Amino acid sequence: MSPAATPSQLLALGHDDGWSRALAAADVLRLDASAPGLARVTRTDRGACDLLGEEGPWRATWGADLVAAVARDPLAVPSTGDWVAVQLWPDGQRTVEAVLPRRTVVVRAQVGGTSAGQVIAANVDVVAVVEGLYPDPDLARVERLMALAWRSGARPRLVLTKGDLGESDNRSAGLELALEIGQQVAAGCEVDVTGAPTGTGLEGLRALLAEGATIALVGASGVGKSTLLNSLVGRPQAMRTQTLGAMQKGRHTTVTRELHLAAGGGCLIDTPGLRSVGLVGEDGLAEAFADVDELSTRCRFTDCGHGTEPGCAVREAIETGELSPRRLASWDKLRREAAWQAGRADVRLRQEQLRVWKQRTRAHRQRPERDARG
Ligand SMILES: Nc1nc2c(ncn2[C@@H]2O[C@H](COP(=O)(O)OP(=O)(O)OP(=O)(O)O)[C@@H](O)[C@H]2O)c(=O)[nH]1
Ligand SMILES: [Mg+2]
Ligand SMILES: [Zn+2]
Repeated sequence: MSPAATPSQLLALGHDDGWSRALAAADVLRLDASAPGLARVTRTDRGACDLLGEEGPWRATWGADLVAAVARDPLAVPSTGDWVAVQLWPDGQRTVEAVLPRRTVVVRAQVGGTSAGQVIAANVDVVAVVEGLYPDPDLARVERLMALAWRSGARPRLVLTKGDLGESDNRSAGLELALEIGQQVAAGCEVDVTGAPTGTGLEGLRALLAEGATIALVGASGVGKSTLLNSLVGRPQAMRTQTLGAMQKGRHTTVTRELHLAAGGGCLIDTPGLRSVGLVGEDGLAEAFADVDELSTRCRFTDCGHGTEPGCAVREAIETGELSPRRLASWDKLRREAAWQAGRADVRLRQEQLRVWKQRTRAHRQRPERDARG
């Protein structure tokens, strides 16, 4: 093996030369520690995280530069899926010195917190929006998650679980339902219909993992994300799952975001059931609602609100049955919400700018005095 060869665990984690270059560019302090190495974050706590690198698992705390970076930008917090520069110190401790620039990032608006949002997963190739076919799929929830997925920069995918539950009465009804849901809320995405007890429907996801992809599972509590992860990573108890039964409402069994390396390579990120999925800005809405977006380009007025305007192609599509009124209502709701969120972020940004400006003018006013004294 040549000295430059990448260890196989890094390759299985999704390493490519781009990450080595990013590490070199990160300009991490060397001091008396070893040259920084690459690792991937599997789990985070406050001020510390679990990593997988050439070997692993490793536990690492935050280095001083990282603490400073996080103070400047809350989104710089090491998050599950991040590639980081890690140093090994003579006393055997490891520190995370820098989070390498993310290629994709799944972010949701912070619930009642700052407008910055919360990183759910980083460097994900595919965001699998998971929803149960039974007892009743929540289409509005899927649409919301689809927007989040599109916004991440990763490839969205829809995974409908519990397909086995429909089989006893009418198998084709279940598949028809799945197809209809896919068409309605995930146009342009691949759709998997899985059944955990039978292990069906996993081929597409398995193929992605074999290519070394990182797949993040997002969805409400109880839809079967951890069950799906267990089937795919090849370790039955990798994640604990609910014991309530498939038809019960969720109880938030998973409480941390965790990255797992699949047996044949590729990574899966499990996330806790999302109670509320706030959108950060309007990004992703046009893609998640490509059908409505496309129709609106045919409205007579470019700023058509699809209300009472003449020549509205969207309302026309609803009248002919091409578009469901539910879909338009969903899109409208999410758009308003995203605009409101963006407005809130603007207000915060202006307040922050004002604060910085005040500080600067204060410093400016004080300087002549100091100069006079010194
Ligand atoms: N019949 C059937 N049951 C399933 C399937 N997938 C999951 N379940 C059951 O649904 C329940 C919830 O599964 P979990 O995997 O814990 O759900 P989760 O999405 O991880 O939930 P949180 O961790 O709370 O977000 C468990 O009782 C599973 O056994 C499936 O495909 N078919
Ligand atoms: Mg879970
Ligand atoms: Zn219109």
